[in-house]
This record gives sequence, C-alpha cells and structure tokens, in this order.
Amino acid sequence: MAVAASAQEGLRRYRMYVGGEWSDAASGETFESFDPYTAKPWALIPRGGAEDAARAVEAAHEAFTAGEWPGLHASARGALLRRLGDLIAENAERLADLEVSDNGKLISEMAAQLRYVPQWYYYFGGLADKVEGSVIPIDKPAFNYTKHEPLGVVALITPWNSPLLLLSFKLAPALAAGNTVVIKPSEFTSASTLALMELVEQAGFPKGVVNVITGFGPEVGQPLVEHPKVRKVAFTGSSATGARVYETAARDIKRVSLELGGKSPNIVFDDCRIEDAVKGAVSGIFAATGQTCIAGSRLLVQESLHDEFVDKLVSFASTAKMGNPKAAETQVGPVTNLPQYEKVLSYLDIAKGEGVETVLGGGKATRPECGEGWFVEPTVFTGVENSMRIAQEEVFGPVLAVIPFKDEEEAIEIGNDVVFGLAAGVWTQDIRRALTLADRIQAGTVWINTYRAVSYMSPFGGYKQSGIGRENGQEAIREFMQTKSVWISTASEVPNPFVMR
Ligand code: TXE
Repeated sequence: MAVAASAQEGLRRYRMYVGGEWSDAASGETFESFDPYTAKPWALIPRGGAEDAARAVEAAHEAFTAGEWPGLHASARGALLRRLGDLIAENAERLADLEVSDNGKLISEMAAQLRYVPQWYYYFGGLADKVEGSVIPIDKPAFNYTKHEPLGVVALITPWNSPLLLLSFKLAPALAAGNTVVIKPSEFTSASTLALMELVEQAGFPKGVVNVITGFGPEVGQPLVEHPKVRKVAFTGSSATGARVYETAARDIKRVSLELGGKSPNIVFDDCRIEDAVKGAVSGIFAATGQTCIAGSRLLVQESLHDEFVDKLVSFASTAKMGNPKAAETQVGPVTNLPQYEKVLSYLDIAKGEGVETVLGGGKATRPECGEGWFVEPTVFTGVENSMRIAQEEVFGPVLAVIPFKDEEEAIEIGNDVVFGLAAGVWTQDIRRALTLADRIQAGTVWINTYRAVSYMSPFGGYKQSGIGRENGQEAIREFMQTKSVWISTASEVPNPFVMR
C-alpha cells in the first residue's frame, strides 16, 4: 500500500509502519510537516505516543524471537540488504525530492547523497556473513571459542539534516548484524523514512524487522528509549537530547551510540594552496547551510595570511546563489525549520554582543529569491576569540567564526579548546605539519586539504562530547553485536568442584 495514499486539505498524508502494516497513531492525531522554502505545511504525519512506541517494540521483539528472521542465515540477510540498496538506487531522485520538501537542503546535494546511500546496504550486506569469532588457545582443559550475536531490538533515532543518509549509517549495520529495529525519524523530516518502508517491504524483509514510528521526541522518542525490550539506542542529534537518551538508557543498562554536535576547527596555515583552502572553508560552513554536525564552524587562520584569506573568502562566499533548494543552480538554501531559524538568528545577536566584526551577512536574507522561506545570509565574523560563545557553542547554521593564530602550537591549542571533538580540517602543503596536526587534534575525523568527505568504509564518530561509538567501516557492525564465549570441557575427569577454574 502506498504511504501517501490520499491528500487531505491539499496535504500529503503519511502513515506509520509497524509490524509490516501501515497505521495511524493510536490517538488518531497528526501534525504538519513544513517546507522550509515556502514556510508552509505540505504533509501530515501521525503524531505517535507511548502506545505506538510499545506496539512497535513488541512487533520488533516478536520478529527477533520468532518467525523467519532469527533463522535466516547471515548470507540471506546480506542479500536482502543488497536488494534494498538496489531499490534505493532506483528511487534515489524521488527520495531526494521528499527530503528537500522537508529540510530545504539543495536538491543537488540530496540527490547525490541518495545516489550514494545504496553503498551502505551493499557494504554491510557484504559484511553480514563475514563476522567471524575466534578459537582461543585457552589455558585450561577446554575448547573455547567466541561468536558474535545480535543484541535484539534496536531503536534508531535520527535528525533532520540528512535523514536517510544518517539513518543508513545505523540501519544497514544493525540489520546486517541480525537485529530488528524501531526507527524514530525527526519530527521535521518523517516523509523520506516512511517512503523507504515501501522499499523495505518490496525487498522482502519479514514483517516487524523494520518499523517506523513518527512524532515528537518527548512524546514518542522518550517512551521508545525507556521501553525495557529495547537493547540498544543509536542516536544522532543534539548534545542535550543525546545526554538525556544516555541517562534514560542507563536505567536498564541499554547500550547507546551517540553522534552529537561539533564545533570543528578548519585550520588554514600560510603555506596552504589558498584557492583550495577558500573552497574548503566555504564547503565547511555554507554547504548544507551550515546544518551539519561536521561543519567547520571555527576557521582558524594563521595571522600572516589572515587578512588576505578573509578577503578572498568573503568575495567568494558573497557570490553564493541563494533561493529555491529544488533549483539546480542554488548554492545556499533555507534553514530547515522555524526553531532552528530562530536559534541561528539569536546567535547572530549573541556574536555581535560579544564584540565581533561582521564582514559578511549577519542577518536574515531578504533577497527576493528567498521568498517567504527561513533564510539566513551566509555570515562571516572576524575578531572572534575562542572563549566567546560564538566559538564554543554549536550554531548549526551558515555562521563562520574566524580566529587568528600565530603558529602550529597555538593552532592545536585553540583547535582542541572546545568540549566537542567531531572533526577538523587542516590546510597545509607541509607533510610533517599535516601529520603532526593529524596526531594532535582531538577529533574523530581529521581532513588534510579537504573537508566534509565521508564514506561507508571509514569510521565516523566523536571524541569528547561529540559522541560515543563509531558508525561506518567494519567496526560499525560490532556496535550492534555482543560477544559470547563458549567453553567445552576436554578434561578427562571433573576436577575439585569447590575451587574455581
Ligand atoms: O535535535 P534533537 P533538534 C543539533 C543542532 C540543532 C539542535 C536541535 O545544534 O540546532 O541539535 O535540533 C529526537 N527521547 N543537531 O531539536 O532534539 C527528535 O525527535 C528520544 C545536531 O532537531 O536532538 C529527533 O528525532 N528522542 C545533529 C532526534 O531526537 C528524542 C543533527 C534529534 O532531535 C527526545 C540535528 C527524547 N527525549 C540537530 N527528544 C547532528 N549531530 O548532526 C528529541 N528526540
């Protein structure tokens, strides 16, 4: 059954997907999803609550413990994942269009992202039957081996900035490992995740293996995290909500992986290739309208290059075309939702109050091509000190704080002087310097002479308060598994039962 079957008051109406069935919220309530370019609602989403969360967890638990899924060989799980990858590839443009309607990011970026997403299902589908245990040459009269088993029901809680990409970081390894899942997409971007369920169904996953419940975090996300049959929560979002999820999960010792915020330093040395570094700075903060956890929101520039670099950056960034995110030529789209828009604008005031200098933007974008949408001018602040709030707190918008530094040592000190540690960029042609920075910057990802590169093959995650656990790469599948040690006695007689062996 199609998800968006009927239109009500001109809005597309979506349904949740639980136990292989499409359903409304138990309460029958819905809420509107807004298009950030028009600032108008375009879809109606079920407003789930505790009852829906419990129903979905029960369906996932049933699918984990009975029926076809638990008996399916890992190779067969892999084949299902690869089929899902093929279906996503066939539907990439349609899914990208839904994402843009919900989050206002550029169609050019979202379409490229959706064309890349199938790789997660191919990679983890291929990995499913390659998770091997070991035989331990044990120091006792016994044969001892290990095996890696799935955890059970896993809750996947996702944000709005790249809904299906960030979901796939979790969904592909979770299923490859043999778990069943309940997905809770962001209330701002439910449509593409629900549309993905049509493809999950077509791929032939047994009922209840993949479930989606929609609604607001405190109403449906919180009871999902609290449910005693959930064994792990994989979360991407804000640090405040991540901490809350962590605390809640601790009550019954659930596992968590958290991918949280950042205030990543993009560090430019005076021996860099300047034109490349300018593009790197722009891609770090203005691509995706700065709404990425890996945004290079602190630009550290060596004093000797500072003025020249800022001039070049401002003249490049000031030509960025703003407007309809569905138009191919647009380079900077709107901010995804009204609370986020208000948050970004409030940080512009905070920064100005801290005494920074505004060298580009600094306010709402009121250009005609921005219409009624939630647009903020690409903004560059200079004269920023690293202790200021604009340098310490995640804005999640097109707002760059430029901080000068003297030498390598000072760049490292400033770079590391935040609570976050998600990513960093380094621009230099000196290989010794590049490797020194790669060693000494406290971040889960360090890019040398590039920025924002992410792959299904390479581990992704945070140091410090940017998170716990790693997504992508071979170790990601183990985040969704637990290890069992099996002992088989080879002793010729049972030894003294009162003494531990
Ligand atoms: O995030 P939330 P929001 C940051 C960014 C942004 C801020 C707020 O700084 O300005 O977060 O965005 C669900 N129990 N990032 O409010 O609240 C929620 O419904 C369980 C960084 O959207 O963290 C959504 O599905 N779940 C980030 C998800 O958590 C709960 C990407 C994330 O929402 C819940 C997005 C609860 N009690 C925003 N409360 C990144 N790291 O990329 C909320 N949720």
